[in-house]
Amino acid sequence: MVHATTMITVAPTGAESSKADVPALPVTLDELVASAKACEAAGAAMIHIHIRDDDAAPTLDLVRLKDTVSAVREQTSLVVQLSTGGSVHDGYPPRLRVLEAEPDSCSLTCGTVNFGDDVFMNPWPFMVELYQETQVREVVPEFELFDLGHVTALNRLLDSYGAPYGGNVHCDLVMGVPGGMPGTTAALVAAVAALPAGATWSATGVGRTTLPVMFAALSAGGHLRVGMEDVLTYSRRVPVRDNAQLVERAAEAAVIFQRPPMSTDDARAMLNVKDRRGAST
Ligand code: KMH
Ligand code: ZN
Repeated sequence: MVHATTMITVAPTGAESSKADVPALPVTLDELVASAKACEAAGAAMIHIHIRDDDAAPTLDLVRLKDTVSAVREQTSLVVQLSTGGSVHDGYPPRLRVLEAEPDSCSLTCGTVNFGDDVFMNPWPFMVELYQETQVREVVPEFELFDLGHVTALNRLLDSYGAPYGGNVHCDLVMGVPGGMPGTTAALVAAVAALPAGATWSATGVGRTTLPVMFAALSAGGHLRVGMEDVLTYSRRVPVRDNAQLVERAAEAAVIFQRPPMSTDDARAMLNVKDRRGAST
């Protein structure tokens, strides 16, 4: 089903870029909240969050994660999604404990993938444990699919362990990672064709694949993810000003496609997230 509107997810920080190299990257809680507010105003409905420590290094510290969820929930109405991918250096136990911060949604990557010179590890037993934890804790998983084989693993996960919390299967195609599927229209069409029936999905193209993937996703009826986790140049040799600039461009493209940005309320309804607003984490 093609939605009349486009859910825009912003991934503002990621775990790969350093503040020293990318001064516009939001790494403190204040910077993250300011970015979240600006992105909501520009048309984002969900935020995919990685956090940093006092040295701006990636962390999965639970106290910080809880503070982050509270602050973003209080100061925006964005759907709050925490990364369980972390950085390629994070172990499985802290990645599982992310759910204790009670986000609305969490990422769940459906397989191991070469990630540049590194390996992003997501073996089947970890996927299963994380998936069952989302069901117990009533957190909506977003299935991150870096490769066509990940779509097969997603179907196996659903066949073996049943529907996700909320009942809707929501996926994000992460394309153009060196080691994963390319950020091309052909790869997007192949991946979408293999998704479970009725699944909702967004797509993001890393680096220079950001625009081809954005327009292929709109054309194929999907939703969009953009942000400085995935792309740092706005155009050739021009650095991204900030995350809101990327959301503004995605929103403009969605308007041109006559599927304007989805409201945060409609995103909550589509994903069927548990309403935790008003509850303290
Ligand atoms: N930072 C990557 C190794 C996720 O957030 O779940 C993994 C990643 C996926 O970003
Ligand atoms: Zn991420």
